[in-house]
Amino acid sequence: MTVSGSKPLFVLNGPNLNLLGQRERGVYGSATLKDVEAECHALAEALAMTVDFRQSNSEGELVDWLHEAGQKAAGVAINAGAYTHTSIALHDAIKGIDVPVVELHLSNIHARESFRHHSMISAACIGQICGFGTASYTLALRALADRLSKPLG
Ligand code: CA2
Repeated sequence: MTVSGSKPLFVLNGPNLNLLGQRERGVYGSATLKDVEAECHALAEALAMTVDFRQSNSEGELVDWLHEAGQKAAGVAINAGAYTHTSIALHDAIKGIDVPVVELHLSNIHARESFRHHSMISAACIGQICGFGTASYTLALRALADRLSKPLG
């Protein structure tokens, strides 16, 4: 499956994901965010796409990047971290752009503490992928590529 077109896929990462691989390895695994970025670039190349991979601890910066994605990206995969469970601003930013957005999580948020069960952004996204560790990122990119190659009528 390949998808042509010059716009990149944005992969956006929220708060504390810069610590990946350094703490809480039992929950999130030992891969670093740099490792995840490399996996995303490798898959994107195989799909004839490009990835713009970013991380921020700031909710406002993530909102700004979603707005930027609306102009510059073909689609977005987002691990919003803990803002997933709190941020109406991210929900509204996703609703405000016209490109497909996939929500992703390393862990299965539905099998964890009850405060992680609800996502504020799910309803604005085309779908959610969670629980597959770093493969959640490549699965999210595959889901975006699939959607972009055969848009819904
Ligand atoms: O499972 C996921 O990907 C999460 O989005 C990760 C968030 C968490 O708040 C969500 O409920 C589920 C936490 C990201 C913080 O990652 C860390 C990694 C290493 C050490 C400390 C935090």
